[in-house]
Amino acid sequence: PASGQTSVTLLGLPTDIGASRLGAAMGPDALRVAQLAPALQKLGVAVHDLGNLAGPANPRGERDAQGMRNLSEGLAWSRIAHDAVWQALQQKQLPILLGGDHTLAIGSISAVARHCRASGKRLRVLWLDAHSDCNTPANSPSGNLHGMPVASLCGLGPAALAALSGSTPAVPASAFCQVGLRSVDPSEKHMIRELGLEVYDMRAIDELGMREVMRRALAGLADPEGTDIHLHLSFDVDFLDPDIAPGTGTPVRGGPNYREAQLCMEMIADTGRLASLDIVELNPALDLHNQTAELVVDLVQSLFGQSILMRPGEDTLIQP
Ligand code: 6HN
Ligand code: MN
Ligand code: MN
Ligand code: MN
Repeated sequence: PASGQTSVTLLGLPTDIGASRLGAAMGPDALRVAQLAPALQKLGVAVHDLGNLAGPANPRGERDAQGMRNLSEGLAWSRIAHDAVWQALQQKQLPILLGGDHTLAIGSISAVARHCRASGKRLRVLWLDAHSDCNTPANSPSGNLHGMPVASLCGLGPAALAALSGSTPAVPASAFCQVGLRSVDPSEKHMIRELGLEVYDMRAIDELGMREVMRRALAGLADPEGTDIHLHLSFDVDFLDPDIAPGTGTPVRGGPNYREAQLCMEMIADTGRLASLDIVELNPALDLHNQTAELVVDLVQSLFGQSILMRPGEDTLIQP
């Protein structure tokens, strides 16, 4: 459709400073090789690819006195992500951050939170991940920044990171909803309770099914009153079962299968509220024939409205 056409900006952020294993820096290019842009264009989405943004190299540092590795590089990359996402939102684009490791969500979600404050929108952050990423520098078992973005966005951790959006906390803990968890550190179990995070772990998916979990996670988003809601999806590729998505640095068995993942994306698409997206933790060095990137592209198509049959209101053929 010519009016109201979705227009996305692809932002490559090639870094792995927040992770132990190298390789997530190649994520943006693997997604391009898997034809992310043409896949979106097929659905009638306009795509601007800004290419890969430059930032500091990975010094693979030891833990500092506060308990973090590579803090200054993490801060630099988060600022780069923040500025790029903020600019895309100002230009009424839907930013798709191509990571890179999950540290980058500190930057992207800070920008989204600032945008929501400026435009009076309510923010909902859907966090698809095997992990809760709510460690603080003091209690993290690894010192890796990619295990800390949720805590940082909730105002915990170093002030420079937590304050990127111009207000602390950047996001109220109540805005988050996490789905797919199956590797939660003891410190994080306490943090989830303390912050009151809304969490659907794999046991919830086993017991309720993906459909009911997503119905609950997305409750209130699809109603007509919900036009003031900005839905941000932070998609950590390790959310997916490693049998179908081996190309990631911290795989955990027992994740959603192909059908469950598709349903999850289709139900997000059905809300019509998706306004920004992170795709993170794709590690092509650990992948087999780029299959994880290709799977992610397939899922992103569902996220942008691809359906098996025609959907209500879909009365014209989309030109390929
Ligand atoms: N990720 N909880 C572990 C840690 O080191 O803090 C793993 C974090 C993984 C982070 O996958 O985005
Ligand atoms: Mn993860
Ligand atoms: Mn993560
Ligand atoms: Mn699909």
